[in-house]
Amino acid sequence: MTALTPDYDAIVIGAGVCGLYQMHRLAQMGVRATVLEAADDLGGTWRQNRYPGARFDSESVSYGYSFSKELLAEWNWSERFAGRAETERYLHHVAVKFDLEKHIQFNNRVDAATWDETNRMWRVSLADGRSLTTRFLMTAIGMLSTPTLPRYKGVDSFKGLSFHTYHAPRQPVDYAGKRVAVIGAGATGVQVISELADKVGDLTVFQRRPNWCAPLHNAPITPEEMEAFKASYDSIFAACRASGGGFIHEADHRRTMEVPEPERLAFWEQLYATPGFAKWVGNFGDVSFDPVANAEYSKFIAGKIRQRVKDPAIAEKLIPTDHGFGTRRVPLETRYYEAYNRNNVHLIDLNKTPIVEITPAGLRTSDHDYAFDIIIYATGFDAITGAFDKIAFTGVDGLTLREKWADVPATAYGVMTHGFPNLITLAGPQSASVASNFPRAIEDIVDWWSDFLAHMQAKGLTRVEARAETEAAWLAHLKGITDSLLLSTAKSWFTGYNGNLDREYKNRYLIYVGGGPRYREHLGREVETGYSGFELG
Ligand code: NA7
Repeated sequence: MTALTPDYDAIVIGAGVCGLYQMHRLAQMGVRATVLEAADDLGGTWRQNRYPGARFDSESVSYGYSFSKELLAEWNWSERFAGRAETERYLHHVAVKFDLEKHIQFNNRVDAATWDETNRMWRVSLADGRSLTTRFLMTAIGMLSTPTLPRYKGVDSFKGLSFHTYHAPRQPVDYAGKRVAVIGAGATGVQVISELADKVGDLTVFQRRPNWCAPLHNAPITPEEMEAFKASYDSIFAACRASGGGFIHEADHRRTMEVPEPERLAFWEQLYATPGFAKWVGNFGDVSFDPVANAEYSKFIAGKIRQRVKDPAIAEKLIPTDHGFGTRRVPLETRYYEAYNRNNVHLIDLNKTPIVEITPAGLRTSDHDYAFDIIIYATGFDAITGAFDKIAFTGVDGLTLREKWADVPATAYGVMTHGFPNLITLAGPQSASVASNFPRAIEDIVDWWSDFLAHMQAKGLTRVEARAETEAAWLAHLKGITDSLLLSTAKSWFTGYNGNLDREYKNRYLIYVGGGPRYREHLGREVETGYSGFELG
């Protein structure tokens, strides 16, 4: 029997930051490939998250793709931390420059993908009823692309405008004079609240657990500064490669409590005044694993919150008590704490007065009926595995990915999983992309996989599967590192917490926290050993 020839050698699902770069590499390699994108345009996260205040927490100049010197030379970022619209424009510019749009099929949602062992290919089912076949299937479906709404009674009954931040209206919303509720105080809620405080009539924030927020220090980039950045791109990207999280900030390896207090405090003041994630990833490294160091730094940040919020009772409500600094995702903010000094901004502690239901006019807590014109749900995502669960992947012997990853996912470096040959999970659970300045890790992963694909094609190989031993070793390695860090003790989307799903919480080991350099070592070792962690056929 002759095996069928698939429609494509490679299908990429998703046309965001990851999918665009993967498509570019495939086109360069001459691979017969296409991108299937559910939306009507490219851009992924940056197309989708149209909520007020959406912008980078990564330095713009560290976020852009690094693969093309020409692209770096011609693109000018206007702000240290670009807003959503600018990033979307940038991705369009990339797509035009590298002629990527002709490879993308928009409005094509993938519902299911089933492995056909006989023909060594994936059968991909689309929502419009079509079916396509491909030798290799690459997922670039986003880590935070499955939003979750609270399960309050009456969510559909509200008569005003309400939306999850991920589904914020594409048309501008007139907030002036409006009574607005924001539910949720994660990185998204913090951006929304900071942006809207002085633009609405009244803003009421419904907070369950506060986060440790720190100043972003955004500013315009002048043409002269941009020229200077362009001249130093090599060192910017070298710094990103050297750092654990792919940022320009490098950890300080002194032990917190061994640094004399005045020096320590001066260092922390300097970090607090530094733009971006310096106060998280540029800190003493032991703040991430030593409870004493972490408590000391948390105390310093709590002091900042108390200085910035005038009402001491409100300040206390904004200081986390259930987790230390940096053990959950640190929201970066612009005058967030000062928003609570305004007369039109109110903070409701949901631990004291929980929401009972959403009503046609607003919402009801255990002690009050509120009326609103707009309710914004900044309630987060079914993170990292949520987008995978929405597609029915079926691998060898009828095994489904949903079943396999229901508890703790098992993967080889986060990019492949045993039982699902030729499925490449580019921004998958347990890959370095999740805990990183995304494009930095994604370029590494896409490059590594594209070289692997070229190797297979050169040898006439048509099947690759992660070995069970490789993923067992990866999980053990990942657990070892994660368990040594304080973030493993905090309930957050990093560890798989989402109170809006029917799932009992336990750490699902979703992110690789070993850092970019170590991650690349693992991938590099595979290359050196002829990809010994994978079964090739
Ligand atoms: P996050 O960080 O998961 O934050 C979600 C927020 O919504 C958080 O404050 C939650 O409180 C709150 N939440 C969730 N469900 C509810 C219900 N039912 N009632 C009240 N409050 C609720 O998501 P973000 O969108 O802010 O950030 C995600 C990432 O996007 C971010 O890290 C960036 O990388 C980009 P909780 O803390 O669970 O008590």
